[in-house]
Amino acid sequence: MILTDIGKLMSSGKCFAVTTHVSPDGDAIGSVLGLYHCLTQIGKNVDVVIDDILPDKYNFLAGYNMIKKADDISKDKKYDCIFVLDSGSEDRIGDSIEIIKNGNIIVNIDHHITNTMFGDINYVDPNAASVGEIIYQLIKINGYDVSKVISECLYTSIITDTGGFRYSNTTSTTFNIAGDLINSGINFTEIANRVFDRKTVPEVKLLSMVMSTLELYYDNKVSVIYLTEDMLYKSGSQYEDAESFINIVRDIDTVDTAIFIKEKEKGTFRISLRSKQIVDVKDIAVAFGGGGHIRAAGCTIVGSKDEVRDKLLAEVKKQLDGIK
Ligand SMILES: [Mn+2]
Repeated sequence: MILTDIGKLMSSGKCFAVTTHVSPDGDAIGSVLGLYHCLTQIGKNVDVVIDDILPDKYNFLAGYNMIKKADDISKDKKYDCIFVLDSGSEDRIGDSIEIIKNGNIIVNIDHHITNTMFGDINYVDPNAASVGEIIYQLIKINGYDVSKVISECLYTSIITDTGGFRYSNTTSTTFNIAGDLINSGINFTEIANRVFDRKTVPEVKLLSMVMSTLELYYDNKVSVIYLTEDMLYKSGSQYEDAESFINIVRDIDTVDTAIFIKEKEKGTFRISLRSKQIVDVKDIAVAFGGGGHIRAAGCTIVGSKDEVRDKLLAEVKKQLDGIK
């Protein structure tokens, strides 16, 4: 019902903006570009706005090069409708918040259970493994064409957020949608290779620096790694290059919970959390003002590196001990 209401807005409006969260991942970029292509195919005027550096590895997606920064958009530009995708709250979209003030209607489409329902229309499905799945349903239900370029974008979304169909959020619906996308003739092997396998020299240098910081706690059940600004400088890499590193230390056989502490600026740390079975990392992220999913979440904490780590470990221990 909500998806058909959103479809009516898509057909009646003329000028749209589509945005997503800072530190954009494959789901964010794939879903905004998928929706962008659908809207342009039906003759609409669309700005895609992401207020951050884009990871190079998604540059194979059609439309990547026309993604704008919030600064590129005139403050007076008005939109019939603004889509905010994959963002649990308004403050996740950085300076794009300035753009969404110019929207007649804000449509919030997301799959984070912690979503704050900030839109005029909210479609939040925590059972969807990726926002790419929801955009697929939105396009299909309203009778629009899921073209090959759209399929490439949405397939990228889906494999990113399901870890290539391996995470527990994967459902039969995920496979059905992916199957339909494959039928459009996309090169899914190449997409998986781009998303998961290809690495640059600076990225591998950064990987070796970050992995050398590995610390283990509580009988090796918790792993912690660190990223500093200095490492980015020395390796010549970008912050986004470290996106997947946490998976490596989550994969350690004894580990349930992995913590990645990334210095954003002096005294401010962006935290990524992953778990396998025991710890609900969403609860930990929420305790520090962040959000996410049960097995993957994030937050920002101010303090010294050691203070930040100790605060996080204390919260993880409560859950490991069954206190929470
Ligand atoms: Mn997502």
